Amino acid sequence: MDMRDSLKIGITCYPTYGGSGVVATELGLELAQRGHEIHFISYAQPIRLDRPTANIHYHEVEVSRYPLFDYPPYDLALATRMAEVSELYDLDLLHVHYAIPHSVSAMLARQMLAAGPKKRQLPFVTTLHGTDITLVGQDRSYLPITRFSIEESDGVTAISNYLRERTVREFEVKNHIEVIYNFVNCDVYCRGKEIAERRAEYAPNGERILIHVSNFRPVKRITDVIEIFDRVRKQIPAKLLLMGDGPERSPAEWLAVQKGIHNDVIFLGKREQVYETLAISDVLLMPSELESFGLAALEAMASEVVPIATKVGGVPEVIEHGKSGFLAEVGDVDTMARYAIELLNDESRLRAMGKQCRDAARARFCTTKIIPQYEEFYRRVLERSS
Ligand code: GMT
Repeated sequence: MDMRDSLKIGITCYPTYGGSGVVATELGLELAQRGHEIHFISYAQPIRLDRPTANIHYHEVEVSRYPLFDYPPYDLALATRMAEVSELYDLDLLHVHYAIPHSVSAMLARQMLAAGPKKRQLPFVTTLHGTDITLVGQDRSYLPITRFSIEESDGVTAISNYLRERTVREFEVKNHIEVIYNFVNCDVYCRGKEIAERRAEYAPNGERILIHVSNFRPVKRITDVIEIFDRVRKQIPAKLLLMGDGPERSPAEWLAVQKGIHNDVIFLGKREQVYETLAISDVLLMPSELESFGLAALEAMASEVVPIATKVGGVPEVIEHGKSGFLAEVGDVDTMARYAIELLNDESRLRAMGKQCRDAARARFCTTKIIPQYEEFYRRVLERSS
């Protein structure tokens, strides 16, 4: 295959608000812009596929809910749809994001087509994102099949060195895992115009704006976000914007009420255009227990928002402490609050560091750097499988 050729690629991801679905969708959109034909195959339309776009198709996976099925077999319905779409649209390869169960479904689809009348080849690439390895994959009921489907993949990528090393160490997989970092479109994620007017919507008296973006799962430690903000709020007039939703929202709301700061904590819920709100913020708080990458921190950096995060997983590969953000130990809310207070008290340092963050994002993680790495990877996989 010649790299000038456009490819027909099937992409499967969790279409909800998780980072892996965001990366998969943005990747599909970027590839489509570069002339490739992209087919999303999933149970719902990925959330950031919000308007008709050239070269993008979406195929819904219907899951039958017979009374017999206490557990409707989505992975089988997905495998069937992957095989159908691949045959109908003559796909070159499948790219699945998040190993469980997507890479098992892709493996079945590949087998079905190979055994079919046309004996069709359908290689698949698996991208590991994090909790598919660090949490879910460690469950004995998933580990052997996850390991098997990773080893069966025609190509495997991980979104950080940390995740690659952990996968090799704990899953003992034999195949090569390529690290392709997550990316950000720096034309979309940027400071933009009319910031003062838009800031006034949340901070009418010129308060500082801190932001947190996540799916509010326990691993994100949302109550630490409230603890940090409470300490900052005692020193500096500030507002906290919380973007997203999930199981830890109630405990966070309760803590804000108990601390008497709930009027300054604004729960925005799930929003599609994260970049608009990031563009008016000063500091992002990401005190997670674990992050294999920390996409929210990268999106903040591109928007000149300084991330204050924990020194976990792949985060130190994204944030350089003291230059493009700050890192502290998990649970050390005092240190994270101190970093925020020092920075927010010094306007020129805050803005200078915001610019350094954007420079770092552009230099290492811009779409123009990362998308060609995926194209090149697909080319190698297709060459090997032909
Ligand atoms: O953050 C989550 O828990 C969602 C999860 C996902 O797979 O949807 O995120 C993982 O993938 C993101 C995109 O590659 C990474 O930026 C996150 O760091 C990673 N989350 C964890 O490792 C906890």
